[in-house]
Amino acid sequence: MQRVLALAALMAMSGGNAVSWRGEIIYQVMPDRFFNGDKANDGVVRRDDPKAWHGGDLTGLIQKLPYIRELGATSVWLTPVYEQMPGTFDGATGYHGYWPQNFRNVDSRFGTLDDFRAFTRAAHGAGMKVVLDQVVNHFGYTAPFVRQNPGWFNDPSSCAGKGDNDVFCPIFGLPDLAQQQPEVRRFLFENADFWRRLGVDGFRYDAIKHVPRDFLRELLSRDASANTFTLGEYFDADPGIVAEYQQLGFRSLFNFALQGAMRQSIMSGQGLDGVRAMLERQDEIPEPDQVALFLDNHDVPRFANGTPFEDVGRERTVYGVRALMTLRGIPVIWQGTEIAMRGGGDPDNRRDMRFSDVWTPDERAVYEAVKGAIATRKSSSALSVGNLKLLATPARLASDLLLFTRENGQQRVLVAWHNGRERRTVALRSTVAARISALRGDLFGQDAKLSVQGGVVYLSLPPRTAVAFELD
Ligand SMILES: [Ca+2]
Ligand SMILES: [Ca+2]
Repeated sequence: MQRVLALAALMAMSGGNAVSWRGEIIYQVMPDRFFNGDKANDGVVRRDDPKAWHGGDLTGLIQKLPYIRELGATSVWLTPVYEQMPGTFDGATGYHGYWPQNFRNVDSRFGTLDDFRAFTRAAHGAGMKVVLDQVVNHFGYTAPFVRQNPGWFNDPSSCAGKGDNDVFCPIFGLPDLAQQQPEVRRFLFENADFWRRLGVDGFRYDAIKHVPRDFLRELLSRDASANTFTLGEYFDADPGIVAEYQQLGFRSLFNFALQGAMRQSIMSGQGLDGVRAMLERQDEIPEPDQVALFLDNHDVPRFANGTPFEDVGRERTVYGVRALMTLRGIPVIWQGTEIAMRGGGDPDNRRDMRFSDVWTPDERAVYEAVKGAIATRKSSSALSVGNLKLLATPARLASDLLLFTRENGQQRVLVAWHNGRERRTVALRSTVAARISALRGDLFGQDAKLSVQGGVVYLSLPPRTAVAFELD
């Protein structure tokens, strides 16, 4: 008996992979482009130049935590705040945080280490968790450390012979850390410990495709032991890659393939077949509840930018957010998506955040709809953490209609995404019909209707939106 207890205690201590962010909603912030709370730390600011520093900082982020909380997010992910390399590269500064020269300090333009401590304290005080972006692949181009420690970096002239160009050769020419060397590994492990001690609850690891897997396995094992959530960015990851890296030790990965399919079907007007194909592959993923869901982020064009028309962009952003809130996983909202901000590829997708004092009535309407969709998800345990089962759709409707149930314990929700241009009534004779006896109306407060007659479910669906019905 004692031995069993001791074993149980040991397992609890090691943490294993137990840390779960099931049910969380993450809000993504790029501090330089969010809110300027302290003009004294600005340095050289040129807000008309998308590659220059714009003045946002940690003090501003603290001031806007009530805004993020009011939207309904439970966690904040901020892009890196390290001290950045001096000067510019190709006309760009390190405003985005991905060109570090000192991994254990906050850039003076974002504030100080004390400001970072104040931020994690304030977030925790508001009941929110903190996810910090962590760079483990490279230093900034002009960082003096690179010249002083050439042995820490893969040699670009011989990297091609090492077996994996993605891992051992530089991305975008950035000085590439040689994690095969013990001192480099130790340095990166201790970086994680450093930020963990400042109150970080989770790391978003950048560019993991370009980092050796044996190093990641050890890094993630240390994070798991410390109960730190881990979210990997493997650009363009599909369900197979998500599965592979969850098995390696990541708790979560961004499902880029699903994001691409949602952009094509919801924003760019193609059928829903691509989304269905991605959801059909969810069984490949060991832990679908932990996978990060998103419509856009700082590395892809804005979701609303998928149409040249601003009104269409707003309508379909609301459709997209409602659809996102019906899926299994952890929704991530990039700053500004809640008001359908526009912008093409980097850096146009990183325009300065607009807050309510400058919103147009149209932006306010999008915000209210997004806030409502988040609240709906949080109020339904089936939508937040339930399983997801795809339902058969009549073949002639396959491009226009996606149907699935979400179920958690006794709570069941029927979800329909409708891509058609006109209101449509759909009759379903499926096994689900037999189980539907009553319902509470459309959870997103739209004009959708459901009726059961003689074992057939009739749905009346407004054009181009996602709806959810709570079933008894
Ligand atoms: Ca500032
Ligand atoms: Ca690398």
